[in-house]
Amino acid sequence: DAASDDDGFSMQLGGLELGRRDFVKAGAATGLASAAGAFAGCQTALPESATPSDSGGSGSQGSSAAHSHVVEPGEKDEYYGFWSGGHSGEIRVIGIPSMRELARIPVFNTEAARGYGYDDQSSQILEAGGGYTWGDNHHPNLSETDGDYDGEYLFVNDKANGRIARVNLKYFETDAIVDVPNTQAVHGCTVLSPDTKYVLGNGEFRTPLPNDGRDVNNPEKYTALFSAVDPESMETVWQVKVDGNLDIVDTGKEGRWAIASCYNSEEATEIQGMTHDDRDYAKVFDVPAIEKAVENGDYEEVNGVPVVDGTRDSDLNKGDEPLVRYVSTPKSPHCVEVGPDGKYAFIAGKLSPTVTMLDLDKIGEVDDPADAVAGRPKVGLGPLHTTFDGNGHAYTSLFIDSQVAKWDIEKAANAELGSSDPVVEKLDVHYNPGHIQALEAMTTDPDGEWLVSLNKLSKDRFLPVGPIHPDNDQLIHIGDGEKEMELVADHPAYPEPHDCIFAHKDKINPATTWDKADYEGEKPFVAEGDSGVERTGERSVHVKASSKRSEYGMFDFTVKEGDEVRLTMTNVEGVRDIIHGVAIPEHDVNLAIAPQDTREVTFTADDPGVYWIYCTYFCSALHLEMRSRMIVEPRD
Ligand code: K7E
Ligand code: RUQ
Ligand code: CUA
Repeated sequence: DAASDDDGFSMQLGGLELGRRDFVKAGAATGLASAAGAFAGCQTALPESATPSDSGGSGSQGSSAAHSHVVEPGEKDEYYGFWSGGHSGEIRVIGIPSMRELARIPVFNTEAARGYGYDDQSSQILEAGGGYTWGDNHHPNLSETDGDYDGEYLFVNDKANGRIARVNLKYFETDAIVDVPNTQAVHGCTVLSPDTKYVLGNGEFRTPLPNDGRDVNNPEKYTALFSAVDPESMETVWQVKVDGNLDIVDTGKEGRWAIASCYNSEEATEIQGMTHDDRDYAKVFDVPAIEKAVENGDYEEVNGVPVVDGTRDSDLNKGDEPLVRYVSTPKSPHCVEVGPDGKYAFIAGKLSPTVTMLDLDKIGEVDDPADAVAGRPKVGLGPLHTTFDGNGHAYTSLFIDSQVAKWDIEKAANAELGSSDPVVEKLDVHYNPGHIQALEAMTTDPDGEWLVSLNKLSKDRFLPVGPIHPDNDQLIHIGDGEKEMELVADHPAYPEPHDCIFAHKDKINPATTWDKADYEGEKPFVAEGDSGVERTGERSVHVKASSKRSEYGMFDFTVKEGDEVRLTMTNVEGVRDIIHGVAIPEHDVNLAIAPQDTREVTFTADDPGVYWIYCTYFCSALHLEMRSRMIVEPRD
């Protein structure tokens, strides 16, 4: 790629050829922003579909792309992107189209900058979620009302420990984690469209049920579970036992069907067995039928959860309304994505070069679910995930070919199975794309314009940083789908995102300071003047303090050796941006408190002495002086 090579970089500017170094110099002299802006007019004309933020130049990115993703200083992105962080356990918030990282939301991990896992409340969330110190999140989902993002919550799975977490999008903060019973490796995870009735999780690893040491050497007694979690209470409300395993899941748009892939229909415990047969299947769950079975008491309760039997031989699958329909597919399907109009589920995976289109209008009508297969275009090697532009195209990542294949959905439905005629275009991307995602592709009305390909290997694309490399998320311009795809930017991503989801900025409304009504009754608001120490027991004290620029409510406080100290701190600032921190050396105490918020931490003052408390956020010119002393007196 010439654009990544200094010598090969050049750009036409009104007949003048500028090298990258000249450009950078010119930028420094005139202010980079205006210099970059000046390029815009000299570029290939922007298409009408370009967003206002397209108007920047592309010079500083070293890209020769006609479509710039540069967002000028002072300008904002058009979309929020929510990236899963893989086994870092966090969610990352990235602006589109700039690809700038805006925030990290710790979910299954502890994170010091936000004090997550340090204050009592977040520690309790992690504790109630099983007490693990990490998670492996793959699939972020936004809550929906009427099939569109309502900006309330984000839900994400933890494959490692079989959990689902909820992030409150008013505060961009994790507020609940459920450790789904009876299940290992919650992998696929989605909300039930259109109104988020459930968060659905696929248990990928088969285990004995209950998993209590019996039947460990009898894989026939193993089972995988499909779980439904209530989005408000975050409790697991029912589970369905199935044949084979469960990988990825998506739902139709009408609240009835959930479609999951299965790559180990052999139910083997080692790879030779898992790859023995020629075919696997997708499973189509009929949610109302499952609810009816639960209502009728047709379940067995395991660890407090009703588990209904959705295996093929189950009586519940014999009637007109089977709980689970098993649809034969080529070997090892992985992705399941439902298109914007809800008509087809797109199922593909790794070993077959095809995508299976399942007609969701037909699946409830036909006797043999195989008759609901509406198309099977041949798109290339290693199809992994599919996304949509809302203009009749599907885009499938090709893990082995390292390409994005764009193809025509209706053409595929009318072509012979296995035809490659529906393929419109292929674009080379960097090594081994997994998920790809276009703007608002999971809603009923995708926005097109940009697509991100999440490539697993960055190879030679960035400065080497030791043997563990970043991934490479590539930004691709797709416009309204009528023009050619164009690779616009590389973006290194810390290991290891799998998936992302985009919402227009108008659909997300974060608070800029805390609303204390949101925690009233749960913890106090310590106003200035309310600071003080109260002895609550022979060996416990409650310390309450306010904080503002540039002092804590108390310059010092005294406790006794061995006291359990509950420290409650409020940030009484009324303006945004002024965060105060609380660090107490040698006590592992670290709070980050946003304006109008209160945080609490409980710890033991073990050793007599003086401990300087300081503020960790640079909050004013007197930030370094923002200090207090904890004095721990000897007990006798
Ligand atoms: Cu394909 Cu977990 Cu969505 Cu990774 S999964 S890529
Ligand atoms: S000091 S501005 Cu440690 Cu350089 Cu913070
Ligand atoms: Cu408060 Cu620094």
